[in-house]
Amino acid sequence: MSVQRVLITGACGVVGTLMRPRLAKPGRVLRLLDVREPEPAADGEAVETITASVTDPDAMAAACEGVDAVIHLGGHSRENTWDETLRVNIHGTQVVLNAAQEAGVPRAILASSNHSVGFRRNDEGGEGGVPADSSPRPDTYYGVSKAAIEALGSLYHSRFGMDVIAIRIGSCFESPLKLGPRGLSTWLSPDDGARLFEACLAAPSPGYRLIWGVSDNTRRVYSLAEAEALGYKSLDNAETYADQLAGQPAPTGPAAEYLGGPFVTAPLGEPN
Ligand code: 15L
Repeated sequence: MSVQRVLITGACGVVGTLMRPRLAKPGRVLRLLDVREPEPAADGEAVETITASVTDPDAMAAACEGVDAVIHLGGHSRENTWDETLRVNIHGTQVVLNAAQEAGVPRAILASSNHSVGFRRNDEGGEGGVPADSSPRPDTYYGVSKAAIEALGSLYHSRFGMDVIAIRIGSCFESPLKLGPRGLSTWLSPDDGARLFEACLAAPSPGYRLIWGVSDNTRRVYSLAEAEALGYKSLDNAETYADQLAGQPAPTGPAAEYLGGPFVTAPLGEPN
């Protein structure tokens, strides 16, 4: 049986850490890359580790050798200065996609975010939820960087035929509790996250896709149709945590009206 090698950038971040044990499976090697040194392989764990930045073209060229798919999670995961956002999130993604293309990697899965469309209204999608391919309406420099990586993914697909799936992730954390009431709508459970990445890895010839990364939450306002068309089936629902959040005040003002929640009023360019 040939081994599938999956490169994960940003492997030590929140999502990468949650995915490491969940994406491990027989016949697969996870190549974990991060600016922080990844934990070495545990006994029996089929893992390779690389300590490097996604902005380093030589390191990325080496990291992409012999790889079947890249899951690109690397980058700042919140608002930061424009220079940092440009350098790490936008330029870094170009470096990753360029290295992947030159190494002949056929598929890239990109971690985009709800903040690429943070200034879309929660109710604009109606019954089915906000479509996954809504045009960008970023809420921050961070959101602009996520819109840019979606565009870079589209470019690498159209120019080189690479399969590229950009996932507009809601909020992927162990539980929605730290997120407050908004998390009951935006949560992507770690197990659903793994199911979603597996669907993205397995879908035959997806081309370029934009999909939402969210669990099938009762209060969900994002469409799941596009991810389901790729083979994703959510089994979790943040509503199971609703009782524990019952006392907390619901968001008000713009944070309640727009997809980006608190990001829509966060000071622009200020790291948080
Ligand atoms: C994101 O894109 C962030 O990476 C994450 O930290 C959360 O803040 C999430 O959005 C969210 O909107 O809850």
